[in-house]
Amino acid sequence: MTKTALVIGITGQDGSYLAELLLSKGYEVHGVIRRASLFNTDRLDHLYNDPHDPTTQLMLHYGDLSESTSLRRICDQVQPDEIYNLGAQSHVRVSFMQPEYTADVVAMGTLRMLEVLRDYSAASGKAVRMYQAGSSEMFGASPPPQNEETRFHPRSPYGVSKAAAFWHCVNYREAYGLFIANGILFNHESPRRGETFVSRKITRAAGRIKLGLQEHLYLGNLDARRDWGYAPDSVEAMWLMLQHPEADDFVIATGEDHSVRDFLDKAFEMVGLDWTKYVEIDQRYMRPSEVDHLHGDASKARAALGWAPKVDFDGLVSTMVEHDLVLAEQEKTLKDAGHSITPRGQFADG
Ligand code: NAP
Ligand code: F7E
Repeated sequence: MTKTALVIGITGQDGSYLAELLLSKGYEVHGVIRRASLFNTDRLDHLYNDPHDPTTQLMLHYGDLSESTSLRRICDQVQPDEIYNLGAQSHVRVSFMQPEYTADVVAMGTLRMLEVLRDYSAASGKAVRMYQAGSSEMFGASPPPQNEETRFHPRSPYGVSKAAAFWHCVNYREAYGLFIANGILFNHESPRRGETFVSRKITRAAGRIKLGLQEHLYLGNLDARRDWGYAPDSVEAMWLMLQHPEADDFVIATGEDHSVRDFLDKAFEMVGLDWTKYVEIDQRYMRPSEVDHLHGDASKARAALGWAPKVDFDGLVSTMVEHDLVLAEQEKTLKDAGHSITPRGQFADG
């Protein structure tokens, strides 16, 4: 029987890979998108068909985590078997500038979704399953390695909001017997990563600098260490969590960590450049309180879900640099034809 999934945050990095995975497994996929003045479905365009085509398996609906009415109506209309809550203001630095908004979407938005889930489960009689996108930012200052037993000590409004969302999910699981799985995912990247996250900022700059389209790369703290994995590996773990017999919480990580400097070394080495000649430190990219060292221990997911990462750090950086070199070549063609090219990733103060 065809399963139906509802993905909140389908236009994001993970949402697009998850939609691909679910469609490949024969799911009917519905996504919640926000109204924007420009189209914001770039990451989905290769999957999307005309909704008037009766065979289409991917449908998009306007809604927002700040409005429970829209979530409720979409749920009632779509009748999902599985709900993936990936929606968030997901940028840590931005969360210091927009703390109330971040808390509203990330923490309150999850609570709104849980209330919808609670009523929809009761009314439909379905054994609905929900995935909540938790984050290693919840561990924050707790020393590595971090696993499911590690104390939360978040260091940003984003991290605090994700921790609140995590506990709301645990509470709804215990109070109402709902199937809700919290993923605690460490950083995961890809060629679809937003361009203001450090990995993509670096790989975009490496390609552009190589082709003479950009002179400098402005960054913040180069000493932070992260457990960087590959986004398609991560979304597979989300799906596995909802196929597990019991709702539980799982750390998803590679078990390897690297500094921002290491990322720069690898990415610039691939394009044959010395990054120290191009990188400048800009205080705008420093955080009022930093998370210094994340290194996850995903043994529980490995044992219970059979999950393991398929792409390592070198493979991840290579995939991103190769992709962004092609993008830079396209930009160069446009520039040579008289169009203006702007490195937007380092415009805003986030
Ligand atoms: P992302 O690229 O920033 O995507 C976030 C998604 O949430 C986008 O589709 C965005 O829509 C949507 N969204 C934002 N505000 C919303 C609102 N008010 N209502 C409904 N949807 C809203 O993030 P990602 O990297 O794919 O991450 C997916 C989820 O995992 C997020 O919850 C993130 O916090 C969490 N997470 C990410 C990582 C990571 O390393 N990537 C690690 C741990 C946890 P627009 O496209 O319209 O902006
Ligand atoms: O920063 C440092 C920065 O913004 C990584 C989100 O997906 O993963 C992500 O959060 C590190 C930090 O990711 C710049 O200070 C240096 O130490 O790429 P990031 P993040 O903050 O780890 C977690 C797991 C999530 O859940 C989040 O949603 O890199 N860094 N210079 C910089 N970071 C940025 N963005 N820009 C810089 O110029």
